[in-house]
Amino acid sequence: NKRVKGKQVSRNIIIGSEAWDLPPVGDPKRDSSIPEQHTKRWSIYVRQPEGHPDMRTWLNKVTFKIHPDYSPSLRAYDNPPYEITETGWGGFQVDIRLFFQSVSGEKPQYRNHFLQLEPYGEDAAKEKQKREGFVRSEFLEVVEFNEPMEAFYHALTSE
Ligand code: SLL
Repeated sequence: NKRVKGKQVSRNIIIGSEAWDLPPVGDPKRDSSIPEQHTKRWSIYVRQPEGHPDMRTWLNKVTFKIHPDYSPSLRAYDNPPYEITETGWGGFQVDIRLFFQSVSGEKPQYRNHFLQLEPYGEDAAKEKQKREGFVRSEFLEVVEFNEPMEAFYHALTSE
């Protein structure tokens, strides 16, 4: 149970959200079980960048704490896709917790993501989002392990 002195290992992840306009109330394409005040379908997710090794080597669980309007508001995922899809009308801050494989001895790390439902950015970008009825907001995050435990270091470096 020794740490590897002087070593740091980092991994990239993408934290993002996507939102689509729902067909208006009365439109036959709208699922009638969706509450009337809901205007968007959205997803929030943690993903590995394309072509990266399997995150499960180091990631054990992802939890999302969403707005208390939703029940349950704490959602946990042990395996990919680490992703929630819901419908609603308003954006909010989402607390994300990353739990690492137990061999790592690492404490969970927190991240935050604002669930952006409305078009944003420069005029041209906004117009495109409006036209398509689709908004995406993604961030590349770095997860750093400083002086990782030996067994964890080996697992990471032999991916
Ligand atoms: C806030 N931005 O942070 C505001 C409101 C709440 C969003 C966000 C309702 C979902 C449902 C919904 O979209 N809530 O009907 O369960 O306080």
